[in-house]
Amino acid sequence: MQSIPNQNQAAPTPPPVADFSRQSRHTADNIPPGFPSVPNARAAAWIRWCTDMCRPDRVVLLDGTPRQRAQLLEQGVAEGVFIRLNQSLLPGCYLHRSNPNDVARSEQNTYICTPARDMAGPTNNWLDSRSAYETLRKLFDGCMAGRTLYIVPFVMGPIGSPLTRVGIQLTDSLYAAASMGVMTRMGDIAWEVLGQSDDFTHCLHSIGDCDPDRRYICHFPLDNTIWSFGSGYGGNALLGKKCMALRIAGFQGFAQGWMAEHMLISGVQIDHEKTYVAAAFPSACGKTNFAMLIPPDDYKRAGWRVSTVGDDIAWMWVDHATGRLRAINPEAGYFGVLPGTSPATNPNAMAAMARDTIYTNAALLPDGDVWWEGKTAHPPAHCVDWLGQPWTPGCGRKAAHPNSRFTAPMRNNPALDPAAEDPAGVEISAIIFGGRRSSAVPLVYQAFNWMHGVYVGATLGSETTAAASGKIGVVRRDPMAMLPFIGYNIRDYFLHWFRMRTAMTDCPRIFHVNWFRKNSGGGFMWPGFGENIRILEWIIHRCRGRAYAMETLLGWMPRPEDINLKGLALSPADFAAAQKVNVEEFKAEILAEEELFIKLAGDLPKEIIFIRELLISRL
Ligand code: SAT
Ligand code: MN
Repeated sequence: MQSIPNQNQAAPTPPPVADFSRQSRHTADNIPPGFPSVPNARAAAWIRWCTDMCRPDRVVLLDGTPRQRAQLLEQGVAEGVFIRLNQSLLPGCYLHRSNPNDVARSEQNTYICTPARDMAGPTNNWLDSRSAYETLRKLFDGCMAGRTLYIVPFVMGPIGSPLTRVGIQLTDSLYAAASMGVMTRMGDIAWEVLGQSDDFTHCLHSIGDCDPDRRYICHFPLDNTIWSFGSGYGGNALLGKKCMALRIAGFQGFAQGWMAEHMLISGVQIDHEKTYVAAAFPSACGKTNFAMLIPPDDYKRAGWRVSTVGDDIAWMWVDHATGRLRAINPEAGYFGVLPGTSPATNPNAMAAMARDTIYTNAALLPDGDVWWEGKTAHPPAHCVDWLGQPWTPGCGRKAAHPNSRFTAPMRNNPALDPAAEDPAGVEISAIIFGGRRSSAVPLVYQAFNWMHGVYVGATLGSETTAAASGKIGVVRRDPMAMLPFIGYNIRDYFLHWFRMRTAMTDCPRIFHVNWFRKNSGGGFMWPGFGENIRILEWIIHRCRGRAYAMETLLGWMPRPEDINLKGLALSPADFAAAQKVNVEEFKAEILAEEELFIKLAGDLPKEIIFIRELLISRL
């Protein structure tokens, strides 16, 4: 481990703001001897610049070796950042308790910073980039005094893929640094991939004083830069994830003709045939469970397997040789929700977090194991809750925070798809949008074509659950499940989706699913979980031209006889009920979609208006 005191405590005043818009222009002429040396001159200069501003006591370069990782985790235990869990039950696993005010992404503090507001559009918080730098420089100035700055070089994407990109995160959070080691391909490999290029995402992070009033997650897409201050939480602090792999990458994809989407990627194997699908679901719709779906026994016996390429983010491009869409998962780990995860609901996730995992805001059991609501059928007699307080089942509080998380390496997933590391990615046959809708929206339908599919994604809605704050059961529009992650103007984002069509000769089929429709008695009309493979079966057969569908108002739909219902306590009539489209309900739905379109005001792409007109005329 390279670790030296920062010899330059009396740092020179950072250059004026006007010089700062492109950090990589700074030269590396005043680097003190002994400062961790990095092989890329542009990165070295930028790191030096940030160090002068933040003034940490020590600077440590992460190399990605298991040995250094073990040292850092032990150091974290000594500093109280981590609690070492029972190593015979959970080898390599640690528990972290966050500041109680810092347990989720803070969308109200998340900004797209550009010279003009129009670049950020109506759905993002916007700051003028120059004044954002100015505000944040005051916060970063000297903020790491007494602390260690970790240099975290990382790669997003399998090594050698055309879309693979390098980022360098500077952070004073050991938790963020250690988590980045799980979520990305972190360490020396990043310097190899980067070479002497200046094409890396400049990620500067400080947990600051973790004050929600001084919390900023700022993206500067024109500078390939992220500055995040005041939060240690996943999406705010692990800057490779939502900040770089969705907001910054999305902007780059728009400019360069590829896509960064909030989608899982999974492979479905039948005999020797493998089909890959990408799927976008707003939160609390079972996305991770779907990415790790285990088919019921009769499907397994018939040779069906579902494997995971990714559980959260897909980067997709058109392969010019075939004219088809290919995808990689830029991440190397899972940052999954704990509550509700159990051997019954998601055995693959349980296996993934059995070793080398960082647990955040879970409860601690007396034997050094962890617990959360829904892990076991019965709660423990007592434990220590996520706040560090004694907890018993009757105490009226949750033992684990509702957004408690596991950070686990994807290689631990028993159902990891072999292509997860393939730089060539996987060919995407279907794109699936899904929402949680207790009424009106059928179980499954296929869009008429790509353009209509974009409309289906753009109008995606889902009901709020107890997991989020605010009213429960309200439909929120969440286009492509990307609303908080589109790093530029949503008008251009939609246009980009339409435009991608012209680059493909054979495009993925687009579907919409709703596992959550309820009957008049309040019961779910579809069993969900592993049984969703039956819907996936129809989807895959549709993509391969092997399944029947009838034309309806909404799109193409299976008849009851097109879905395998064998072994389910569900009659063909029950299935038909789950598929029923009620014209009156759909008129109301179309009106509700306006909520989003009003935000776009005069800027709605004409394609959306035309498709909407067609839909209305069918109704
Ligand atoms: O923190 S993440 O954005 O990665 C996960 C979430 O809050 O949705
Ligand atoms: Mn996500």
